[in-house]
Amino acid sequence: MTREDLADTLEEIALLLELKGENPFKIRAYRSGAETVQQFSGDIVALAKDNELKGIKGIGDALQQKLHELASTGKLEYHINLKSEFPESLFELFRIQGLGPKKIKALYDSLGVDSVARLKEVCESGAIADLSGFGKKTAEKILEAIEFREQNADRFRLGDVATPVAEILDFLKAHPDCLRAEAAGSYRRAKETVHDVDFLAASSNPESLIDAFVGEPWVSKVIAKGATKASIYLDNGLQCDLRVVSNAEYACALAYFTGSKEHNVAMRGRALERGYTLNEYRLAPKEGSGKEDPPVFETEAQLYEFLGLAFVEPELRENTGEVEAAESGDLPDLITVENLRGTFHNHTTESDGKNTLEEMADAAMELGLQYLGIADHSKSSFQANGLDESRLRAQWKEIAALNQKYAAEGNQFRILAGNEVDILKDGSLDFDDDLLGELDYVVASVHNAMTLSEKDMTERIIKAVSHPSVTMLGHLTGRLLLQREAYAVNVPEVIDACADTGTIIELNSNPWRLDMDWRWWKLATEKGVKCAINPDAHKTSQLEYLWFGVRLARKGWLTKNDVVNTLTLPEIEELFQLKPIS
Ligand code: DGT
Ligand code: CA
Ligand code: ZN
Repeated sequence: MTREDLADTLEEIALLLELKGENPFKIRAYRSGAETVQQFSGDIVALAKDNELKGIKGIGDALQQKLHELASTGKLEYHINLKSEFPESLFELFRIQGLGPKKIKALYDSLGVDSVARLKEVCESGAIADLSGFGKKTAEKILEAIEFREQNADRFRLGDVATPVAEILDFLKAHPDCLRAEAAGSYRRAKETVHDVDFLAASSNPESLIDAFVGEPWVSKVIAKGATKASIYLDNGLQCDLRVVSNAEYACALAYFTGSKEHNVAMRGRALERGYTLNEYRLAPKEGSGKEDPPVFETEAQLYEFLGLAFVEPELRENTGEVEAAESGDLPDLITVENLRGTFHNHTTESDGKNTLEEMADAAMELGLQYLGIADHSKSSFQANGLDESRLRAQWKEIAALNQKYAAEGNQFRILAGNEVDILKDGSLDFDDDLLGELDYVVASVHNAMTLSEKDMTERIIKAVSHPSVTMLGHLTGRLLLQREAYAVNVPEVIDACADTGTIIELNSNPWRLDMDWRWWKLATEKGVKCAINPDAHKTSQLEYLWFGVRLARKGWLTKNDVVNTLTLPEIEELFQLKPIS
């Protein structure tokens, strides 16, 4: 049970009560309880487990009991009973973009919509237009959202699988019958979304390991179980496969199951050219080739070396030139998380963040960073409580005071006073030029009017990045993985404009975004555009999104030199032309 699990359960209860038409006060209690759980600064899960929630504002007696039951047993009877009053298929509706609880309730009450299939029917038949608040446009939008959902069904964001994968991997590695283990497949290659996770383990007692794997509490269903292979579903619907091989087969199996298919095809072709066959277990002499058995490969690197290649990092294995580069010695020296010295795009409670400036700065120091860029929203993002000029100036004062304090303490740490300035519909910026010029740096982002034509959107963004005060472009395409498609924009043209104007492009590391997409970074760096890996953190724990950003940066072939936040604080002060704090 995590904090998110607790909050999500309360939130879901609120939704279900709303569908039942229950008393609004009761509904509000659950909803604000969920909020409190999210924002509480202590270890709420431990407190709930120990039944120590008394006195926490926003969590009444009834909720305390329920949170205690949930945290200590992993489930809540009240929630289970409530859910059983509705068909399972109803819950799919909550995953359709643009359908809030109010709309779902209206659809459920008057048209009996209790599944996505039924929703599709009422949209297509036009029946939905009879409901107030649902016009023809809404019906079209809903149909689009359903289609998007169907195309992406059964995929998971990298960020949503990272924690369970790490847990399962720890479990496997700690098992006495496991010699080594890895999560291979698209997960190891750092794809932004994965279909399933392919675990691989080496063992001389595969059955024992398989038995242990399918017997763990996180397994919601065993799909298949054999002597050396098993497939399961986790509670969240993620499929996990485990294959167990001998230690001698492990290196070839790891290479095979890491993929990608296209990379494997290239590797197999290369082996054939040299007189060998390569499959998921071994490299062997091709019949009639007269070759001898190759040595047993201990590691993937030895396999690559045998085929005349430098080791190819998993993130690069998409057959987009990595095999050729491994042959000619031109593979990039990929960036690592240890190379990062700071980050630029982060929020605080001043706009829509959950932690204060000082809390965010403390967390950044804790991570060993030398600078933290604060880029709260600007005034046009009113739904995110964007800052106007006077609030921005007040924030600068607060930043200056904290920076003075760090300097006095002899602390090599600086908060950078930036802003995430809205790119308005016509490409102008949300603050006047004088104010923009006073900021330490500017992140410019699109947050509204996302349905412009590709031509208009491209012009709009190019106009913004051409502004002399804009340091970097935030989340270039606005996509929300598995939820909202990128808006129409010509990425190569934007890259060209950034190259011309010296504008940095952000790799937004929020696992919902991972934007700009990894497929474009090679083009960007060829043109000399630099990258900023930004967590877009809205709370302290989200600074760790940097980890996802680095994985995707590696996938985009980025080196330390391509990424500005590998620069030290003095180097950043020089780049942004800031006076050092004395
Ligand atoms: P996913 O699960 O769709 O996100 O992507 P992957 O890459 O994890 O694909 P998956 O799970 O079907 O298979 C894992 C790896 O196994 C894949 O990356 C390469 C290897 N593999 C699977 N099927 C084939 C195949 O037909 N040919 C070759 N050469 N390799 C395969
Ligand atoms: Ca997979
Ligand atoms: Zn933003």
